[in-house]
Amino acid sequence: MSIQTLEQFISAQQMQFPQAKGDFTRLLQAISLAAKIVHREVNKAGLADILGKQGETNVQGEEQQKLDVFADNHFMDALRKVGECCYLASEEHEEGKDLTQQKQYAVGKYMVYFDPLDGSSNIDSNVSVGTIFSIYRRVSTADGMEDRDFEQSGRSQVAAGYVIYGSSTMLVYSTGKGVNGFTLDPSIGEFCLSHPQLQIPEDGRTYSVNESNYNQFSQAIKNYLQFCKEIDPKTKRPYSSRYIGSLVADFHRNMIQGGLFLYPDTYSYPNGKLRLMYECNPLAFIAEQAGGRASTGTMPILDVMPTELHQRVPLIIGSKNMVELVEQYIREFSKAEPTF
Ligand code: P6P
Repeated sequence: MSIQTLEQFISAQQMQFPQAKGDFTRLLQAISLAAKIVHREVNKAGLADILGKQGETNVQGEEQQKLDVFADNHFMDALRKVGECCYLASEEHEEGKDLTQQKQYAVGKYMVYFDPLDGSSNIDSNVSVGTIFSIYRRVSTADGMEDRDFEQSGRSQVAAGYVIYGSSTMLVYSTGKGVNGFTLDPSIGEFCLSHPQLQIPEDGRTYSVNESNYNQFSQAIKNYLQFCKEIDPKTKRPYSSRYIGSLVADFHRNMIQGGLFLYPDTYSYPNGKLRLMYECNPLAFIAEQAGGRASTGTMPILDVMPTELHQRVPLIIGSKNMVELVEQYIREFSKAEPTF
């Protein structure tokens, strides 16, 4: 099978869907460039002195690994210079950046939310990490951004994707016409189509959750986890437990093999730990485009109306039938709860 690079794929898509104009191409190319630069540093992190704590803490109160800062700088730089964006928001910054007020570069119509290096606490142990991005088109037309630009649920994303820096580096994204995966060939410096039209299997045999939080989960979630552990050869249970502690790596495994990832609300994180705008929404967009499902437990992630940049939501995502079963457990248990 002949090699098809990301650029060739985008050009072919443009011929097929001419209404999607070229500006989107440049945006994806900017993301691809930054991903290649981060790939290079992630792959030599063990060698350079780039490891270790930056010593500063980010808005999440987490010590910033130097690679976090490096990745954030390069994605910010590539997205600012491509001249297609009007707003950029990163996990590493308390506030988003309104580019309409900075005339240093051309300003476009795309709003990009991203987590530059998710799972970075795993870098020192050489565990896969990832970048996650979510793209909207602004709805206002005046010079500056308006409130309604930020009042868009995840269902309004025009594209979303992630990069996983693992045994190989892959870029997986969707523009609403299915999900395609591209593997970086470092010998030619190109992302090459390796996983066309990815589909999440409707069922899976693995569940991914931080079991140390078990005592903090709702009874419905505890009941579901017990279901996963029951012995029933007919339904191929007990399922296998797989938890890497790096969202992109856990999610990508489920994209390929099928399975379920859960980060429910806990005592420590009453609204869940994961961030709506740059972790849950983009992965939910990908999951739904690949035939999977993503839920807070009571509603689709993509229907959650954002209220602030770093808001957290509970996340249950992966194989359609597995997510629906968790939602059923939550419905039934809430019905069973005594109403006073
Ligand atoms: P816990 C990494 O810090 C992260 O944001 C995600 O990549 C990962 O899924 C989650 O947190 C792990 O959280 O509480 O299980 O360590």
